[in-house]
Amino acid sequence: MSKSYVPPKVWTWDANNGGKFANINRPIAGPTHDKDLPAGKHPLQLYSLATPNGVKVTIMLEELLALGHKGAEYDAWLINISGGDQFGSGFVDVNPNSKIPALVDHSNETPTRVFESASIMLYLAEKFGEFLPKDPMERTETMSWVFWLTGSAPYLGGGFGHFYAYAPEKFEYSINRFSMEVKRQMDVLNYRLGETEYLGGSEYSIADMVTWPWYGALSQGKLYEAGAFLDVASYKNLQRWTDQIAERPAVIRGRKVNRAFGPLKDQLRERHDASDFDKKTQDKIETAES
Ligand SMILES: N[C@@H](CCC(=O)N[C@@H](CS)C(=O)NCC(=O)O)C(=O)O
Repeated sequence: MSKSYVPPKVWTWDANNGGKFANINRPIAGPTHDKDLPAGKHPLQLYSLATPNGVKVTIMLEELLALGHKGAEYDAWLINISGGDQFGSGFVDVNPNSKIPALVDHSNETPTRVFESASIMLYLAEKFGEFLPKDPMERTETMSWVFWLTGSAPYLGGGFGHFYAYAPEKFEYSINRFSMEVKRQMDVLNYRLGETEYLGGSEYSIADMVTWPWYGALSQGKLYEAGAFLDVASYKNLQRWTDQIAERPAVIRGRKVNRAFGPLKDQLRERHDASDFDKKTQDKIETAES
């Protein structure tokens, strides 16, 4: 794109457009290769990666386990999206949209596939009766925030993050447009969190769990190295909520699952047992191998 760009009559795919994820982005659906998905011993099989969308679900599963729900035990398998694992036939059978996270619940008579992170969160909240208020008014408010996040985060990731961090050139118009929108969104959260402790109201819920991996990470300066650029420190209520949730043990564990980047001690690339957090983080695996 440049000032002189004139769109052709019919768009065609330029596979080498130079963007960071140009090698995996494509305008067609369906599998590129045959590959079955692995399955472990637990009722829930998660196929994911510790991006913000993936972390929503591992936080939820760790929170459910912390409450004593044994049925929430899970195997978490790493899907390497840069290597194209999301286009394997087994993954596409579970998520026709070829994006992490994807879940299969084997505890039902017929294994149940669940895709789209918000759908997975709602599925788990209803299955275990947790983190979604029972009162109809509070439930509605909570779900409004879950849908708010689902509609808003693509402006942060696909809009701001893409043009600020991943595009082959810095385009002022695009960065301005999405910075304005992301700052507006942070202000929306900041207002809300000035009224109530959590997004849905007084209870910690799936609304917080879906939002924190995006806007919490952004306000900690951990997304796109944009903390100073977006002046995230000025959103005081958002900062308060971010810090409060960051301290939860289940959140600390959930962030580590399916992580294949960052400090080795925070990477639990696959999780099959609660003890894996003590024994199988990447620092321990690499020390044992050397
Ligand atoms: N709306 C989806 C978005 C999921 C999504 O965008 N996943 C990204 C990683 S954060 C992905 O798998 N990208 C791989 C690709 O686009 O090929 C959800 O909430 O589950």
